[in-house]
Amino acid sequence: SGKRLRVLIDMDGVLADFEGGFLKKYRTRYPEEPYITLDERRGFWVSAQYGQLRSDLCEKAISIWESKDFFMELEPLPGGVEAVKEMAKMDNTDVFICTSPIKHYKHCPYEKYAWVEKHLGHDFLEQVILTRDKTVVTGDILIDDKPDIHGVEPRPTWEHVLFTACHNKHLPVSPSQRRLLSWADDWRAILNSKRQ
Ligand code: UMP
Repeated sequence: SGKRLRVLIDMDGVLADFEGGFLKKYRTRYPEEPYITLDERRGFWVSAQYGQLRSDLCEKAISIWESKDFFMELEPLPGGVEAVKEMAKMDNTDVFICTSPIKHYKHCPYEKYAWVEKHLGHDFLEQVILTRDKTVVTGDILIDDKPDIHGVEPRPTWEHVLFTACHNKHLPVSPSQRRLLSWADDWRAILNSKRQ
């Protein structure tokens, strides 16, 4: 009963292993440089933490995700693709992938579409939203690993459910913010809690 549920799902750090893919390629390209293990990651911005380690490492980090094939070759995070497929088949449920491309646009937007086609199928390209401002997208839930999501809309329609990632796992979550610990966590209960 009630209206359809609209679920927005982030890509990097939620469906695709951005952090793991970054570290692997960074260490291959810069084998002599210091790096930050996933356990030591703090803060959403990889480039900021590398820049704190040594100022020139900020641009070296950025060079990794600006490279051809970076986004395309990201591994799916465990259970994510399966969850999205199951969710998309549920009655009265619309699922969209809502992801922010980097502004170095040569490869990233294309590769994000290619990743979705590869892992979720050609038809799922209908469900892709590329935006740098997720607050202007309407939905009931946004599952995203970025702790602070802001934009021009001060009152987004969605509830942000924080997806646990290496960089946010130590953050205290305010009582009003819910977490999804992984795709093994009870995402069905979170969706059901939003249905009328
Ligand atoms: N990104 C950066 N710098 C970083 C970490 C990530 O530009 O230090 C990029 C990768 C993604 C985007 O394209 O930011 C994050 O997108 P969302 O996960 O918020 O959709």
